[in-house]
Amino acid sequence: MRLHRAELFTVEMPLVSPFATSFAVQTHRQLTLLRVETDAGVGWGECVAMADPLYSSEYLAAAGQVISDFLLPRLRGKDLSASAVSHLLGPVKGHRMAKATVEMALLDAELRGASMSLSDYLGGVHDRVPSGVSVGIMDSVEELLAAVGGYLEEGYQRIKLKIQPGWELEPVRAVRREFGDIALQVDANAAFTTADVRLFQQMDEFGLLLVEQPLEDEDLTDHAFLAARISTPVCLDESVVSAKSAADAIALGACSVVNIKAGRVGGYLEARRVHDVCAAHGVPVWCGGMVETGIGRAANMALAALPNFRLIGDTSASDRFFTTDIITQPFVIEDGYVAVPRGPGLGVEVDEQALAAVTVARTEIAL
Ligand code: OSB
Ligand code: MG
Repeated sequence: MRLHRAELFTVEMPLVSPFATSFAVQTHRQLTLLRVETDAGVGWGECVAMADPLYSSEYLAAAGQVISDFLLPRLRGKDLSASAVSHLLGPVKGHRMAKATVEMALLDAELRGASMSLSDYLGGVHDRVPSGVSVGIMDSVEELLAAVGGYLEEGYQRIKLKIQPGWELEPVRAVRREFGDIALQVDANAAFTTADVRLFQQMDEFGLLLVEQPLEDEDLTDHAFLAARISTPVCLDESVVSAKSAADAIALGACSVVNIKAGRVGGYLEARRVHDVCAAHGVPVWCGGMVETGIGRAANMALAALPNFRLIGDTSASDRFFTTDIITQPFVIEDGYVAVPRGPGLGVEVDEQALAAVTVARTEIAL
């Protein structure tokens, strides 16, 4: 496969309601899409980096620059296969979200040319995945209960509450009291320290499925320290940036569950390797989300169809975040599940008109 053209789309989409985490309040999703033209066909990649470097060190503007100045030049003039992309981009350190975008676009193009779905290519075994939802930090417990109640009514099978210091025990207690024995977990986005061990011990009484990334990204030993002192399983998100780091975290006892996000680990193929390494250790995984459009959501559903995705992911419908998605058939929740796309490549079609309406810039990359 040869790369003929590449174009970056800078997009800004309003969220249905503000999404607050321990690191930011988002009211809009600003993101970058990469569209490639190859002799196998057109492909789309979605970059999960956010506008500011608050979830990880990557951010939108830098990702676009890395893609055009350092990543695509390494593919110039090559006879490419998507499976070779991560190796070709290997000499560039870090910038995993940017690399994942390039690999995703080429995977989409290659698989469309081969009439194979991403799910079949990755080894998916399900045609639908159970749908979970990530619920942001709110101004009041009442507001939170109303939001959670709404999601449960829509059919979401698992609720994840974002927490931060000052918004932890009380919201969890209130949700348990109001909704009983629902599948419930929390995500701290690294907002706590080992001084908070007592707090997490108190959290144990709520019987949560897991606590996600309680401590700093790089503090694997601290996570092991915490995990040894609480009964709630510790899950890592930010800390796991590759299959190797997943293996290290498991060996250290830093986690017993892993959240897999392809962007964070450098692409869907590395994400599958994380899945495989966790499966080999008997560690269940689930599919994380980064407030993706339908393009990224399509790829996440394909990934989440793999067999070791044994816990419910942040695999929500398009309308969890957006009134209008940029694909022709937005993802919907049906009986608590979202369908895994079956068509070639990502299996979804970009709605050119809807995309144009939210595109703030288009940049052709010289190849
Ligand atoms: O930590 O899982 C996270 C959103 C943006 C950045 C980080 C995270 C999230 C979520 C998932 O909680 C949101 C989603 O469903 O896409
Ligand atoms: Mg997380």
